[in-house]
Amino acid sequence: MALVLYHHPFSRAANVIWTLEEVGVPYELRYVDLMAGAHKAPEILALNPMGKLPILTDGEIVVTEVAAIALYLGDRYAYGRLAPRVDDPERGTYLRWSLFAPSVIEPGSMAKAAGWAFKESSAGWGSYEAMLASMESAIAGRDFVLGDTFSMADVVFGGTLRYMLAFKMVEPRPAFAAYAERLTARPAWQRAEARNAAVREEHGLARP
Ligand SMILES: N[C@@H](CCC(=O)N[C@@H](CS)C(=O)NCC(=O)O)C(=O)O
Repeated sequence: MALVLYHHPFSRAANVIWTLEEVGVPYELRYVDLMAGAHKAPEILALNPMGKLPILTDGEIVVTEVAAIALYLGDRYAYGRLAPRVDDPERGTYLRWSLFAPSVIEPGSMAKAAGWAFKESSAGWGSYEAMLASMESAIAGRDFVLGDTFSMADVVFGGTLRYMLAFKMVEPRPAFAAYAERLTARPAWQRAEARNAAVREEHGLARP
């Protein structure tokens, strides 16, 4: 099988299963035992020197970083369906909120949770309040980031939001909860959840 996801169900790789299910391509899961430190083994470091999951390989191509994997899969296997074409006016909005997730939500939530001291004007993720207000603006009055149309931007932006809500690193505002519910109602999300649950069961892992 061309697509292989190096995966552990308690990692961000769980969201990549959802990405793959939305795209609808066959893929293989390769379990990496994070608890046993298997992600620091030489063969994994050869793919991702960060020693982190997720890692996706597509034949000889290696893609790491949740957002990069989703954007890659969208362009490569769902172009014009889950990824607006480059000449589509929606492409800018699509990229904007897809990249807002790793650039702002990830560090901004971590900074808040860990109580980092930083200068808001210098830190790329700015203030926590502005981050929350921006996130609300992205989904205000619409079902998905692109309005009625679901896209990979929802997998990245919404997946990151769900992850941060689960770890109580983002305030559970009503708009966020309603959006998260729309995402988890999707058949692809439910198939992904079942696949993650099967891996948890196979390896005797309790739900976190
Ligand atoms: N920026 C990375 C984050 C990857 C990441 O931090 N993965 C965690 C699991 S969710 C990991 O592998 N941690 C193990 C470690 O760093 O030792 C991405 O978006 O993929």
